Amino acid sequence: MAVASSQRKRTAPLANAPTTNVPPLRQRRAWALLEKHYQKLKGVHLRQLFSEDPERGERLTVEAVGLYLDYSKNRITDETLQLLLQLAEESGLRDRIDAMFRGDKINVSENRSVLHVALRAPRGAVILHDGRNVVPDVHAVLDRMADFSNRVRTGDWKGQTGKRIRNVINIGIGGSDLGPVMAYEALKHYSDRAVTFRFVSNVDGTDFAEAVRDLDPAETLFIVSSKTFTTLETMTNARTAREWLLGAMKGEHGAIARHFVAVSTNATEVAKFGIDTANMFGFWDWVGGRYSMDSAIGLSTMIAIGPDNFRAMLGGFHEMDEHFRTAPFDRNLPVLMGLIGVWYNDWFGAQTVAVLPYEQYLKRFPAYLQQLTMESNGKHVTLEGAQVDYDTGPIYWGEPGTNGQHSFYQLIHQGTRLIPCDFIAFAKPLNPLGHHDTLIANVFAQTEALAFGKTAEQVEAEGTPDWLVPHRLFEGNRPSNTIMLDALTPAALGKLVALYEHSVFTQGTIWQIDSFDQWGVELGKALAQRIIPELESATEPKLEHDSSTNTLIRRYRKLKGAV
Ligand code: G6Q
Repeated sequence: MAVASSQRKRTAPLANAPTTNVPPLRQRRAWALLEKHYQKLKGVHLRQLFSEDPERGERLTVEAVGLYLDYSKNRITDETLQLLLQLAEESGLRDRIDAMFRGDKINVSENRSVLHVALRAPRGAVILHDGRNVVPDVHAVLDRMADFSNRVRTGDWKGQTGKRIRNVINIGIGGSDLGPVMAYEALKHYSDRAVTFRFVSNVDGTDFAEAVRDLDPAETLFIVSSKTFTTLETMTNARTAREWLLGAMKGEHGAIARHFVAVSTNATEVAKFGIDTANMFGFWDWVGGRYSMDSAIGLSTMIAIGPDNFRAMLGGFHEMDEHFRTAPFDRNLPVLMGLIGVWYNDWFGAQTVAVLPYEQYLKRFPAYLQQLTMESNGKHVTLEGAQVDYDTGPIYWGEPGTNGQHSFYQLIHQGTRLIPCDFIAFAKPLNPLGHHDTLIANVFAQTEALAFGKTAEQVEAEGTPDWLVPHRLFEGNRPSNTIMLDALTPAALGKLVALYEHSVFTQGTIWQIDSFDQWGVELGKALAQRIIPELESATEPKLEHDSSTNTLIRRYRKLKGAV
C-alpha cells in the first residue's frame, strides 16, 4: 500500500450530508482480509502462478457480448478474486447499479440522476427520470439528428451561397470534444470521406486558425457543442467562427442559420448567440459531459458515419449496459476490470494504468479515457464528504501500439514502478495489408514478456558477460489485461467505451466517491476569469494575488507591450 494513502487521515462525514448504508472502506470485512491476503501474495511471481495452474490462461478469462477479456496475467489468485468480489458486495455495488439504472440521483453533489444508459436504450424501453419515461425523448432527438445528418450527407442541406457542405467543424471542449474527436478517429473507416471533419477545442487561437486555414466558409458547417453554452473556450471559439463566417458572407446574418447548429441543453443562450433553435439538438442534465458522446454531442459522429452506423454504436453500448446490469459479478467484464484496478491501486500502490490499443484508429482512445477515468474518480472525499484514507483514481495514459514499444515500454519492462496495462486488440484488420499478424504478435509478445520476463539464468545461457546480465534481465511479474474483439466496428466501439464507463463506476462505488461530478475544474476557471481583465487592462492593474502570480502577470504585460 502506498505510504501516502496509509498516512492520510480520514475525516468524519458532515452531519447534514447524504448518508449511505455502507461502512467506510477500511472498515469493510473484505478490506481487512485483502490486507492479509496481499501480504501473502505480494512476493509471488506470475511464473509461479502459471506453473502451479496450467489451465490458468483458459480459466481466468471471460467472454461476453463479443468481447474477450484475458485477466490471467494479473497478480491474483482465486482467493484474491473471491475477496475482491466480497468487497464489491460489501460496498453495495448491486444496489448502486440498480440505483443508477433506476434514475436515482446518485450524483449527490449536483443532485442529479446519472442516466447515460438511457441514451442507448432501444426504442420501446422504459427508463424513468422523475417519473417520466425519457426513452421516447432520446429517440426523438436521435431521429432529428438522423434527418439532419442525412441532409448534410446527401448535400440537401446547403450553405448560404447554395454550395453543399464539405467541412464540418465541432466546437466544444472536455466532454463536448473528446468523445466526438475520439469517435470520429475510431470510426473513420466508416466515414464519408467527401466531408472534412475538424475539432476545435482549445482557447488558443491557433486551434481555430489551423482548423479553418484551408477551408471555404461557404462550404463549412459549425456544430457548437456545449451542454451549458456558457463555457469560456467554446463560446470564444464560436464567436471567432461567427466572425470568420460573417466576414466571408459580407455580414449577412442570415448565413448563421445555414452554417451553425448547436448541441446544448440551454436554448436561451443558443438563441442569444444567433443560432435558430430549430437547429438545436438537445440533451438533458442527467447526461454528464464525459458520458455524452452517444447523445446529441455525437452529431458530428453521426454526420461522419451515418445514422445506421451511429445506431449500431448505440447498440454496442446497450449490449454492454445489459451485461453490466445483469451478469453475475464473477462473470461481469466491467466489474472484474474495475476490481482488478482497485487491487493494484490500493494494495500494490500502482499510481498509473497504461491503456495500449493495438489499433491505429484508436489513437485518441487513451486521451478520451483520461477524462472518463480521471475526471470521474479523481476525488478526495466520500459521498458523505469525509476525507478518504486510501487512494482513489489512478492516472490513465497510453498510446497506440506498436509505437509505444519504441519509447516508454522500457520503463514498464525494467523500471521501478508497477504499471498495470490494458492491451486492446482486434482479430480482423480494417485495412488488410498483410501487417496484422505482425501487429498482434506484438500484443502477445509484450504481455508475455511483461508477465514472465527473462531470468538471469536465461540471459547467462545466451553467453552474456556477467557484468551485462543485470542490464539484460527482465524481472517480469508485470500485470496486464488483454481485451480482444473481432473488429473495430461501431458496435465494438460502443462496447469498449461502456466497458470502461462501468468499470469506472464500479471503482467509484468501492471508493464510495461521486464519480459524476467534477468540482475540481472550477477553481482554475474562476481564477482565469479574474485574471483576464488584469491582462487586458490598458492601465496598470492593482494585483492582489500571491507574489509569484503577480510577478508573472507583470512580466507578461511587459512582454506583450501593455506597459
Ligand atoms: C465533463 C465535464 C466537462 C464538460 C466541459 C464542457 O464531464 O463536465 O469536461 O464537458 O467543461 O462543458 P460544456 O459542454 O457545458 O461546454
